[in-house]
Amino acid sequence: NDNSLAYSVGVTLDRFIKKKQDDFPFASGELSQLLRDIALAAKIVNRETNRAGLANIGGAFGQTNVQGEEQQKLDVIANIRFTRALTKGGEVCAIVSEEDDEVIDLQNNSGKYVVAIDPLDGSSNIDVNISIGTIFSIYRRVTPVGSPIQLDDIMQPGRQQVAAGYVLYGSSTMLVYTTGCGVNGFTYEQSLGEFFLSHPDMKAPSSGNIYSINEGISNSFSEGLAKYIAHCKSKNYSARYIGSLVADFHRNLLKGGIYIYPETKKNPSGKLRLLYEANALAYIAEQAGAEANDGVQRILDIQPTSLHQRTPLYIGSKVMVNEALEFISKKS
Ligand code: AHM
Ligand code: MG
Repeated sequence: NDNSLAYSVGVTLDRFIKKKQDDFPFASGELSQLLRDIALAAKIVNRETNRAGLANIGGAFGQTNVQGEEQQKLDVIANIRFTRALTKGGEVCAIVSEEDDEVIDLQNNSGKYVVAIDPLDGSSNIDVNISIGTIFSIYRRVTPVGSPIQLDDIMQPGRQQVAAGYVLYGSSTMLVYTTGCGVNGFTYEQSLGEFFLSHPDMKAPSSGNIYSINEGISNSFSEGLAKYIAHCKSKNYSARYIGSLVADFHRNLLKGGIYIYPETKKNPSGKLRLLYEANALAYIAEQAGAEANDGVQRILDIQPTSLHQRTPLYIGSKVMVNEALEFISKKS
């Protein structure tokens, strides 16, 4: 249709959001503004990430630099940047962040939205110049606007997300998001300081030949999972594992593949967090025609019971996820 033509040359993220907003003339525009706030913080974090090695902002939190300022780790900086952007924007009433033990109540009762965010994911890769990411979920609060926030506003199952996205700080920086009408990807043009639509209406291949799992912990795999991995090898699939969820997910979304973080002895419920890691990617996956499951149920149907709860994650191309689930549900 003519939309695809319009998007093919130089459509900035701002224009794209505006165009989408115009499709809903009665919408207030607050979600659009919220997405723009996130994009702005992403640009700042991108800048910090790019100069991390130079600016002496890698390394341990708590050290002091030559100016006597406290050095901060990049994930702490990212948390501050995103929290600040979401606070100043005024659309958000509460934030759940991987970096904060408790819910951040912004005391902004007129804010309609709750955001769950992992400001900088891929901790083992932050200091070694390998792709890292930001993951975010946006919910509409369930209690009336104007009243204090409640736990019910926070503990919503993933299927109630109104938008979700990720930023990949990779060989180029990308922002990928959905508002429930497909998935669109934008690539950052450094010199212009703008995200441009580069991946309109992203669709995941229904199958693929990449499997992504940390095989270093294979001693902890269930029998079914071990058999599935053996099956991947028998098919000569490629093993690809960066150890940054966003990067591994993004590659598999484009090329076709499966990402698995299973339950292990160390992490009986898996390692990844439901509210700000699994849910957002599950929503994007489904919107792109892929799937996300915890081994028993759809990730988006899990009713959260605690803020930082973990979940096993089987996510990626439909055929591969379903095959993996068949293997792991067999008793022997
Ligand atoms: P983090 O939130 O501490 O960064 O951990 C999440 C990361 C994911 O990005 C990645 O997929 C996974 O942990 C890798 O874990 P492992 O090193 O156990 O394979
Ligand atoms: Mg994380």
